[in-house]
Amino acid sequence: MIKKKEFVTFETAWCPGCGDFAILEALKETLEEMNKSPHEVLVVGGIGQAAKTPQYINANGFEGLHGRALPPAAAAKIANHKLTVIIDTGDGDSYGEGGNHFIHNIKRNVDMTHFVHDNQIYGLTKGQSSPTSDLGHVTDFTPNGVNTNPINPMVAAIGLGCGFVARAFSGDKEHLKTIMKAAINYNGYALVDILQPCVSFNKVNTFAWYKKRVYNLDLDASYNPTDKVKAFEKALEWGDKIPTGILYINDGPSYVDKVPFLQDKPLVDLPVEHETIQTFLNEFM
Ligand SMILES: Cc1ncc(C[n+]2csc(CCOP(=O)(O)OP(=O)(O)O)c2C)c(N)n1
Ligand code: SF4
Ligand SMILES: [Mg+2]
Repeated sequence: MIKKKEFVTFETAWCPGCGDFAILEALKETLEEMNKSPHEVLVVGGIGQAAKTPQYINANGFEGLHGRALPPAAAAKIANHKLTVIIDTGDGDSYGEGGNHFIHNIKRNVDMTHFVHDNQIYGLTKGQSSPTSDLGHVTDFTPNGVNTNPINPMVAAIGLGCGFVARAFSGDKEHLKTIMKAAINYNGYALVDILQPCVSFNKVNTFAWYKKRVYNLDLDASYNPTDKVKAFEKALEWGDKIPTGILYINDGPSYVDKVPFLQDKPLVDLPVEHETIQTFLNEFM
């Protein structure tokens, strides 16, 4: 059994009370309980408070540019599909600056897990509205309230054909860990939108605000997450009641499964033919 201390606790630059702490803790415990070793795991972020996660965990890490966490994560997985690839990054990074990558990544379906720390705000840059900020949310950037419709990442992901779509809350660690395990075990791109308070810059969607609204869909035995129409209904639910749990799941081949020459072994383990490389290099000489 791997001990959580293998994934180590580093000093962070997060504000006391930030939901990011609970997500990081849940991630370390999840990896421990799944018997992963640090060298088997790659954690990727873009830019933002959430995107600092790779710096705070003892595993392989990569920081992309703002909005650019998914491309290097996908490339790493294709190069070495034995790696457990996890993306930890923010709502702005994932759905705003990285919106285009979000769409095409779902289409590509590389086997990796995307934990979006969704605080409905740009935390790092001090509280501008984000793609998931609700209508009317007053920030320094939107003094008259947000007047553009929020993106609903759950509806978007299901509509785009994502095979694993879930929502969690940083205030319920055990449920979050259950979802994290299912997402990491899923063969394909798994999206988990994790609601988390930003205590410094989001005074609307506080811990109490989320706590009052979230309910655990996984406890409802009659809910069938393979039913896409029902999943859309649940994904559209936002306001007084917010469902958490696996909203939608659908198994299918991931990107690597469809590339014949990757079936034997990962790309990194394939022999490099120096003569072939030289032929290419000669073209530039
Ligand atoms: C191309 C580019 N645009 C803008 C920025 C400034 N910037 C850095 S982080 C960030 C927002 C981060 O918000 P989010 O992804 O929600 O993460 P959080 O800090 O809330 O965890 C912005 C706008 C940048 N670094 N690069
Ligand atoms: S600004 Fe918000 S998101 Fe960033 S560390 Fe502080 S509480 Fe967390
Ligand atoms: Mg954010």
